[in-house]
Amino acid sequence: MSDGGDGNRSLGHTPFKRSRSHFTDRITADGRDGWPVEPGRYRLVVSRACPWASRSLISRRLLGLEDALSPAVADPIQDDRSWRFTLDPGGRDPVLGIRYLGEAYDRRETGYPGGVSVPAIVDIPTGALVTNDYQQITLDFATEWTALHRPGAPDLYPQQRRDEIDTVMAEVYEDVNNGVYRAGFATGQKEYEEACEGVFRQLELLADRLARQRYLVGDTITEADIRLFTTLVRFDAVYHGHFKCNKWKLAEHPVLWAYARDLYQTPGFGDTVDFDHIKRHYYQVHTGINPTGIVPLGPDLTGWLAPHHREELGGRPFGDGTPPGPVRPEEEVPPQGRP
Ligand SMILES: N[C@@H](CCC(=O)N[C@@H](CS)C(=O)NCC(=O)O)C(=O)O
Repeated sequence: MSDGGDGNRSLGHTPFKRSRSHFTDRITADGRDGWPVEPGRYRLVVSRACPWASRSLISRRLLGLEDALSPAVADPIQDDRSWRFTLDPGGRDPVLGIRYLGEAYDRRETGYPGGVSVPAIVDIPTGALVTNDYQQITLDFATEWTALHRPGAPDLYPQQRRDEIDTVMAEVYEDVNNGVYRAGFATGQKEYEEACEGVFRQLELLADRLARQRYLVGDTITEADIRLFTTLVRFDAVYHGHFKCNKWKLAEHPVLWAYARDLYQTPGFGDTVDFDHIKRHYYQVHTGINPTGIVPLGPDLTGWLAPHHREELGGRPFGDGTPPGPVRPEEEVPPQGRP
């Protein structure tokens, strides 16, 4: 397995460092990088275990890009060639015809030495990777794929709020999204403690904000909420135990737990989450920190469906838009992945 993202790490005193995304071409309305937005042209390769890939699944649902961009869901357990399509008949992605995501990377750049990571967008006609730039992919869905949005799609990155959204997302990224990984993969006590303290310090700051308002920025769901949600939804299932971020559980924090439940119950969020994939990926793949590969039975997931009462704070989840429709039957998360 590659060390490109959050792959297994041997124990040595090297601080965890996330490698940058290597393929940063953008798919845009004007096609300036050679990749124009086009319905049916690209395949979005994800793992439902991966928080960075999960952003793109949520954004695709909220914006109604399901017809325009089909998903390939990788097996949550990588092997030494990384992400693979073993969930599909014959172990091949039915659209791209490949067994490993790495084959699309090879078609883009022969002998590419970096890691194979999700999310990845692949050009279907050539089978070549276009981008694995997880920070940009969802921003482009919101701002470049607009011609293909569904009627009633929300504005997830509103122009007049971008500065504030960017500021909040930078804090969420550094201390929370990536902070849990720095804590989890730390190989020194000090490194772990600093990362873990940073996670909880930032979560408390975010909770102060969320005690007063339903969403992170403004009164509607934005990209910032998607990015915080993908870490919160994994918190008690994997980050609390496996990554040792255990000062408290999400379910013990009244504000953040209600906020996370509110989003989970919003169409487009919870219906993309597969707790089975999440737990098996983290506990079985990171053998450096969980050598037995045992996957814990808990936590009890039923609380995700409990009333959250966040509507009392006001807010308009989709602004002037509407919620997305039901999940396509072929994209439904199997019962073992749901509360
Ligand atoms: N593309 C980014 C972020 C995406 C990322 O880290 N994805 C993880 C899964 S959550 C991944 O695919 N890691 C490669 C691996 O585990 O082999 C990176 O390279 O750091």
